[in-house]
Amino acid sequence: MQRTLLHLLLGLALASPALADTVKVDNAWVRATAPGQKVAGGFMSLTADADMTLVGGSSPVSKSLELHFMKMENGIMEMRQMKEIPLPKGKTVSLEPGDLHLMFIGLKAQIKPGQKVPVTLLIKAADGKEQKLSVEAEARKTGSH
Ligand SMILES: [Cu+2]
Repeated sequence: MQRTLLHLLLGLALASPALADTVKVDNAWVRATAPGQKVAGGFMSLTADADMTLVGGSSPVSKSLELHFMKMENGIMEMRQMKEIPLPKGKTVSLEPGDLHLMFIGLKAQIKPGQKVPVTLLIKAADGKEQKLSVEAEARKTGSH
């Protein structure tokens, strides 16, 4: 009986997720918008403690949230959508203006400075398991785009 119970407990321990690998998020912010503006950029630093991939996200403030990349092409800054952003173990990946960023598409309302914008990131582990990561990004007003 005791042995069976021990096996049962061991089984449960193995079945429950091990201390989940996670991603540390620093300095999350969103660019405050002008009235009527339909898109906004989101920025943050991501440091994964195992090889993982950012595969998407969502936010209640916009219809969709895309992963974007700015690229200089023939002297013109172009924005490209990315399917995923690799987060190599221990390396800090910076989403920042003029580079990789999150793009809130179809804003439902103006984003005002100081407003807290909830963001849910979808992170895929090396084994294919996906986890959601809740982040709160503060809206900031910045001079230039
Ligand atoms: Cu963009």
